[in-house]
Amino acid sequence: MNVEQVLINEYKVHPIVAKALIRKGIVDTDLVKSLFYPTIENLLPYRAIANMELALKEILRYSSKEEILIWGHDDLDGVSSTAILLKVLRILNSNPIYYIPKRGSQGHKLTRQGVDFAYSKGIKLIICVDTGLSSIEEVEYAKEKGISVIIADHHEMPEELPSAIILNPKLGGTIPYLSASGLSLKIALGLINLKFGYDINFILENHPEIIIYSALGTISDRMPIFSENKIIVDLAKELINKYSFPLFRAYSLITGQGASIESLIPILSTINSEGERHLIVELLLSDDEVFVEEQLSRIYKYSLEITTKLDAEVKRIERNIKRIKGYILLDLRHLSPYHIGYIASRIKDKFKVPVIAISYDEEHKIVAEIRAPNGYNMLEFLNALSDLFINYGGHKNACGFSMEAENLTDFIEETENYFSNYKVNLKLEENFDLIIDKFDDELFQSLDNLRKLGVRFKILLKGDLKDIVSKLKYYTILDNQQILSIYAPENLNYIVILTTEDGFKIEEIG
Ligand SMILES: [Mn+2]
Repeated sequence: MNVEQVLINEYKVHPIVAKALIRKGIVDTDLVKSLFYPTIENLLPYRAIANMELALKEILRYSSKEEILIWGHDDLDGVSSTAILLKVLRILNSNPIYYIPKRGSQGHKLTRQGVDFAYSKGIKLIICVDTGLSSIEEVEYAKEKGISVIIADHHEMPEELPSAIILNPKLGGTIPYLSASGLSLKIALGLINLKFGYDINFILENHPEIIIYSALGTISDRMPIFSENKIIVDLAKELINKYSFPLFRAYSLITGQGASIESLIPILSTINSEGERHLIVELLLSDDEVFVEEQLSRIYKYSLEITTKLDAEVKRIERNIKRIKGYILLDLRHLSPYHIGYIASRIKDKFKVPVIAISYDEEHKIVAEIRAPNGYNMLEFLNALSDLFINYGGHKNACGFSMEAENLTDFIEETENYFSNYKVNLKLEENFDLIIDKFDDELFQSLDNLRKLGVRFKILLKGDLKDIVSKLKYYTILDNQQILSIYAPENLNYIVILTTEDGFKIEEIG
């Protein structure tokens, strides 16, 4: 039986929903199992990931000496991934070094300076984590210097790839939405298994923090929490209650509130700025409770100040936006490039169009963060304008680029051109996971079951809305604006619902 048949026959998934699940990456029977039974034994084996065994062999080859550099991405997923790889290599008695470059024009890459730095330290293997897929020349340069490179990244695969060993969940063998820190957990499991013959229970009993770091990256990178991601996140939540980790303990002491991964993320994110990236790695890895508490206390105060400042900025921007032409370009050159992603994201949520926020890095180059609602593929936009950029990359609805300041005028002009023609490209279907115009009783039941397993569908309902609305009554409906009671369904053309943790959420009507 193929996956679709298994979903329909064995798991009683509605046929339309089965197709949508496959589009969401549930492409083999192991993933079906991890979706419906999200428990630790259903985590897919690390070996299933393409190139994994090759990568593990290469890491083990250099792990006995001080020959490994971990090169991380500068967001919390990259930081968590770096912590995982450091931790597991230390368990293997290796002593790797690490480096996380500052955000800026070099954002999504391994750099030549990085390679030079590695060479000067006698490094033989660089592991790029959550970054590196676009570093073609830099990987060549590393090879010339006799340095081997592994790229463990979960960003979209560019057409042209560096000639390195590439690990990417999008190549299969795991859910495509694994974060870099989820991928790093698999690397850790592989190393522990090959070196000592142990399985995940060894990590659970002796180094549970590795699971916590993995969940931290998964949540902060906003990965969908179903299947393997749900296994990791649920497990981490269990472990937080069971053990006292210094960072969580410090949070409770400082704030007087219970600590969770979600409560730590905004604090850690705001200080993930100039010079502080490495500190977060150290805080994650530290056993020194006094050090962790002192630092977190300082960071907490600082993050409250920054959040207040940025929230005021968001309000100011909201007031000043009068007219939207399909996208919003925000000039945030008065702010640090570290803070513009947060603002772009807030403005995107409010106006529901792509938001491009620009700032300067220290070298006075333009750095931009883009956030877009589901259905937009902003990587296509970046590809179309790529001649203007020094560097670009990311995900379809969260990406960024860097550019020489002199290109700004051209960028503004070309962006305007692009979006005035964009309607043609934005396909209605791409905006939704499911478009339903025919309807039967099992459909909502199927969606309701999956929503409880963490699957988030954005659904466009058309057809006999009166009938649909009457059937929806049997389920938990979240209708904050009371749309359904204000408008009679027979006067509507469509309803957009989102399956959430708490119920079916009415998003929009028309
Ligand atoms: Mn990431």
